[in-house]
Amino acid sequence: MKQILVKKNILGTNNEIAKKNRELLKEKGIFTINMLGSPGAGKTSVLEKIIKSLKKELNMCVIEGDLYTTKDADRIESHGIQVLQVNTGGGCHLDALMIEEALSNINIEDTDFLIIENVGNLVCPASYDLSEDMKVTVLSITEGNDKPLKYPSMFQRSEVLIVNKIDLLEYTNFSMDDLYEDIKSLNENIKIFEVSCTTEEGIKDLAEYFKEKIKEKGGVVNA
Ligand SMILES: Nc1nc2c(ncn2[C@@H]2O[C@H](COP(=O)(O)OP(=O)(O)O)[C@@H](O)[C@H]2O)c(=O)[nH]1
Ligand SMILES: [Mg+2]
Repeated sequence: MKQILVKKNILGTNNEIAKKNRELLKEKGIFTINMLGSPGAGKTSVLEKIIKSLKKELNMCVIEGDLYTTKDADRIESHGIQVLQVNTGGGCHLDALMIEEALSNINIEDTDFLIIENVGNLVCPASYDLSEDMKVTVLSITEGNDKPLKYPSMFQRSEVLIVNKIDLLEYTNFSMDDLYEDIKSLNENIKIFEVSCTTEEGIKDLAEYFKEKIKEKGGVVNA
């Protein structure tokens, strides 16, 4: 079978801007994660659980990437933390320029933990550096076992994998053993958290993990 590969060199500029943003975030001691995953994987739900666990102890801010709506930002706003919506107007990912603009519109002096929820998509967002300290991918078990090997780059570039909706395990044919085998073949250093936003299983461990990372970056945690 014939196949062609098309690649455009549009990442150069992105990396330049991302470098500048990263210096600013470092200077301000802001720990930043870029949350990735399919539409419906549970990115916003996990984020809401993390906010509930940590908002009393530290200052959090969320940048919500979406095509057109403010639905996710509205959900985050109800938790009473700083949130900024970035609409891509149909674009399938956020880029460093959008983050630069977002940073000039939020109170970074008062932020210890910045979470960027990227546009739901397993392909495009993986290629764009958003100045994050780590990429965090959310995969829900209802997406099926084949996804990591079909869309490897996001899993290869992430430091953390959140396996969500484990409350539904018994209703699906999903195999945790197969998942671990596939993920480790792509990225042997990735840290895996199994969670459920329904039962809250695994959420505490995940929140503690981020808290440690925030402290390492110099963020203030009022334990
Ligand atoms: N059963 C179950 N449903 C979940 C869980 N996490 C999220 N959901 C549901 O999955 C759907 C998509 O969640 P959402 O957070 O909007 O996903 P996003 O598109 O990745 O941000 C919503 O209906 C959530 O209520 C979970 O752990 N278990
Ligand atoms: Mg969402």
